[in-house]
Amino acid sequence: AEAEDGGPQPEKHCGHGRGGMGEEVKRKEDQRFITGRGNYVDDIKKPGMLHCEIVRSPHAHARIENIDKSRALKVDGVVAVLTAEDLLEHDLATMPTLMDDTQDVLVNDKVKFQSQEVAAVIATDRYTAKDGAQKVVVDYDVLDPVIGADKALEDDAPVIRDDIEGKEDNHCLDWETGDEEATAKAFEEADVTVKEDMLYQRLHPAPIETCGAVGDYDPGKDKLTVHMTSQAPHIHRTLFAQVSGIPEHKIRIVSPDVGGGFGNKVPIYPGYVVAAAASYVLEEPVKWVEERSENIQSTGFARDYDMTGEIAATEDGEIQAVRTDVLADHGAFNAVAQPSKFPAGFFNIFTGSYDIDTAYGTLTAAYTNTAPGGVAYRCSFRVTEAVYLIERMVKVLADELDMDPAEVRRKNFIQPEQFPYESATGWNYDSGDYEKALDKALEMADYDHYREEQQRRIEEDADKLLGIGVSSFTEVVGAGPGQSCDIAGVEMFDSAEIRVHPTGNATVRVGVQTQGQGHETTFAQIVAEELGMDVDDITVEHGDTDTDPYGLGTYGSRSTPVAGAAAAVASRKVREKAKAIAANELEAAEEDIDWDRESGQFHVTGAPDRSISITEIAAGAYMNHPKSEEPGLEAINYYDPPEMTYPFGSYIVVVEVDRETGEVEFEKFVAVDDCGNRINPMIIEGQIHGGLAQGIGTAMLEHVTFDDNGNVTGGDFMNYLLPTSMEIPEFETGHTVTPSPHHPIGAKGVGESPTVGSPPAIVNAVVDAMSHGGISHVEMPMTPDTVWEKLDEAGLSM
Ligand code: MCN
Ligand code: CUN
Repeated sequence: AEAEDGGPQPEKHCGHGRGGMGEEVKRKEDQRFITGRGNYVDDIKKPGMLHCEIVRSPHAHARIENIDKSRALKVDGVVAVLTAEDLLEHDLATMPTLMDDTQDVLVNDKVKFQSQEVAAVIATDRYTAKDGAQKVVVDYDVLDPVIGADKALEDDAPVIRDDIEGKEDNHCLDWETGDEEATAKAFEEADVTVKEDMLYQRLHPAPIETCGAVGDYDPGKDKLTVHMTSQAPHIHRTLFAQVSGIPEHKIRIVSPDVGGGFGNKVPIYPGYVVAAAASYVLEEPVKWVEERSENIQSTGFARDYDMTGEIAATEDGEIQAVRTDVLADHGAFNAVAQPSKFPAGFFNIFTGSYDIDTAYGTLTAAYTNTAPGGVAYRCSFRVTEAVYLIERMVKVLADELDMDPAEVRRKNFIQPEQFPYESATGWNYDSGDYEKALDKALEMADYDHYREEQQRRIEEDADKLLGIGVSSFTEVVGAGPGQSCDIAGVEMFDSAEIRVHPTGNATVRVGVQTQGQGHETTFAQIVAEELGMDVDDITVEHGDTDTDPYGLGTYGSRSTPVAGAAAAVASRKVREKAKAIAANELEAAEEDIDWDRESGQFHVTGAPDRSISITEIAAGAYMNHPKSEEPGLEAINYYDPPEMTYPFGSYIVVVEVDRETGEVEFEKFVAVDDCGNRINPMIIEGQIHGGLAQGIGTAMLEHVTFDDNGNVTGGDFMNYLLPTSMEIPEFETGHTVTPSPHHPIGAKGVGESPTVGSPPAIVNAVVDAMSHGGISHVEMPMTPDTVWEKLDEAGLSM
């Protein structure tokens, strides 16, 4: 049975046994990963390869008065020391950020954040480069640092961006959405209004592999090859061409195996440019791989949204309006990784899963003396912040009205028949069934039981309080329609190319780049499903701009919604051609050939016995091709999505809060996700587990902090706390399936849902444990001391 759009129907096709849609195919890529045969940037070794170490500023705000290279150059094995002056000669001193700001590759005049790149030492090995770097003498004139967006906007704050002509303050941008007047009116007339301030703290994506690159300029071919940790090789090639003036066809970007990205590897960093520029200047390969602390201190951070949320509602809990105001810290450069027309990303989606008539949001962003931010971290372009805001506010409202938070949600959900649904801020939700997901989660969590248990503990004055947190989030992923979404001007389509070879197997090349999401498996499954091939007969390639079709890369959970669609459409093109070949082989008319999804065979209408497989057709395409067709069997598709997809879910978290220590323990963690039709349920579950762990890190542990001098005090893993297996509870996952109506296989993205959806569920749970004491909010990360203070404030501490 086919869905109307020709795609498979939800979940009905599990198990044609060929590894198509819905099958738990084991990850093809894991063979090399678990046997130590992965090939990461730092595994690349080239003859004559030099190594690069970057000299970084110890100060957050300082003018460079002099750089003395002489002692460094005397170190045996040091080949060169590069500064801004050297790069200026080649016109490589600055680079554009993804938001059209200009960032120094090496500081030309003024340092704007601690650990900013000041000079690069190139040497025969890494240790010599490091020795050399320690001998570069830089004289700084230290300036007052500006830390904190609020301080940055004070009248007498030192101006950070005096490189921008006429700039006399630290204001970066203003943004607004929705209807101010109508929202104000709704608030004036409402029975009940609630308001809460909340900080979504600065986070770091912290992939296991840090960023790195090997630049290799070949003067013979006049070609620059850069192996780099990139989530978006093609757009990086385009930007490299624009920065360097080297023609784009003379640049090859290869992103080999990538050890986690999580958004960290979307931007271009100075280190990449330095490695490439050094190779260009020295005509030898140059490797740069940063250390852990360099990764945390200088590559893009995420969040840092200081938000105020407000809800206007009726007495019985019907939400009438939402309002929010945000103060955003963008760091020293506006380098946020968002589609260029969305300075606040997709934060507009702060009306969440609810049918709300009117909404209004404003945002002010400031420059500060901190590393450029807003890169993204499993975030769907600021949806994380939006979901946190609305899901926290619904809990605040529920407490104000003394209603059950699950009931308040149920009362306000957009109903299934309202889709496609246009939100108050103008976003078009494709499909959803929020109540179904919530009901499933409530049942899995044994919600009523825990509510009773919670009450019992309060009555018995127990040492450990129980809290139950709910989050019914809506995500928006799959950027995006070229008309509204672009990165650095390039529309956000994506691509897939399929070549079926004469012996019946196929190579699939995609424009997205896996960093651990399992694309080599799931893209093969899409093609297997659509062509009736065996998944083992399909190889997926990605990450090489010389061979792969142009694509915008992997982030914003866009691979399935966009490149996944391209893979399905390209497969169907191949299928159409296969029909002509089948007709020729079976001596029938092309109109009389049907394809049977179940068996994967092409057969003559009404005569299932007269059938032929894709393998036989492949042979026919090369050995006996019909004269009406070109030989060969391949197709390519560049897919411009008509809309984004809106995955959703309901998460329920039960915590125990220790009244004596403020410690929080997870008692139960239920995650019900809906990402439309599912390609590989096992991979989805892995994505959910990983993302929930990161949500726990966010809620409980992680925060990039600074002192008043601009020193990064959370700049290593001693101080920036990641969750380990000790902090991660057992997850109970479930799913519902609400296909996307516009996606060729009805799939939505899922990679970011758990990180987006879980922090508010966790915070809601901890707040819930103390709400009978009048607590309405606890800031993240909810460390024991933070929680204990709240317990104490509520008179609940012991
Ligand atoms: N999938 C599926 N069925 C669906 C939807 C997705 O089987 N209906 C599968 C996909 O085929 C893919 C995986 O789930 O193998 C994730 O797909 P998708 O939601 O399309 O997300 P992307 O592949 O675009 O991955 C990006 C997303 C983001 S933005 C971050 S950040 C993140 C994440 O994925 N970074 C990760 N998950 C990560 N997982 C790992 N291991 N490493 C990272 O760096
Ligand atoms: Cu928002 S982090 Mo992912 O998009 O690479």
